Amino acid sequence: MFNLILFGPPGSGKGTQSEKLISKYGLKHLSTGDLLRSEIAGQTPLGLEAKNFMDKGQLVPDEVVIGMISSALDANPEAAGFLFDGFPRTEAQAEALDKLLKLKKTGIHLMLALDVSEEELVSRLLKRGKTSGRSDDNNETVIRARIAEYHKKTSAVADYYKKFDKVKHVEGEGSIDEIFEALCKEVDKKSGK
Ligand code: B4P
Repeated sequence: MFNLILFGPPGSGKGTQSEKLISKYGLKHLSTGDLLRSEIAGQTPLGLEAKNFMDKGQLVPDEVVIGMISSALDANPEAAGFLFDGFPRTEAQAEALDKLLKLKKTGIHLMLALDVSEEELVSRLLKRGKTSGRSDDNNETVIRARIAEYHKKTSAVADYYKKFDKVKHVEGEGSIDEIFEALCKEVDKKSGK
């Protein structure tokens, strides 16, 4: 099994690069943002609770996303590996993920962290907001709140994995293909290809 975390602030290209990485490496894509948006679309109680937080640019409570990831891991016993996109976003989520993977006798092999400047993040998300219909993308105040939440609660997650020497930083500005190539280089190094 090869388990990868794609890490970075909102708008850094996690969703974009995940699509390319899963198709090259045959990993199962687990995006907590996508899982939450599908709960919202289905108007489930979990989705209705999550929407309140997401519309304000805040993180959804840990127990909600940890429960979702736990179910998704159980639903994919045959996976060759997982790509975690947008998860973990707090230290509590990172600790919970370690425990869940340990139960499956595996762990995280690599965290790839995309580095992108704040002004580029805001400009990408406002641009996506024009077409995505995502209520958290079309308001600059909400976008800035998401970035502030990242600095307050999420950036420390990279320090958690640094302790185990699992983090590689990749420049997240440039063409999508250039960034993909840099990410693949790190995956290949780590997986011994
Ligand atoms: P997510 O769905 O994870 O979304 P995101 O971080 O905003 O975006 P992502 O990083 O995937 O977007 P991408 O850069 O690919 O989270 C949404 C919300 O859900 C959170 O705010 C939170 O409320 C909640 N949530 C999710 N997970 C959670 C968790 N674990 N715990 C608690 N709450 C959680 O794309 C951005 C744009 O940039 C796109 O338009 C793309 O086309 C463009 N782009 C990508 N690469 C580019 C490049 N190289 N150059 C130019 N543009 C580029």
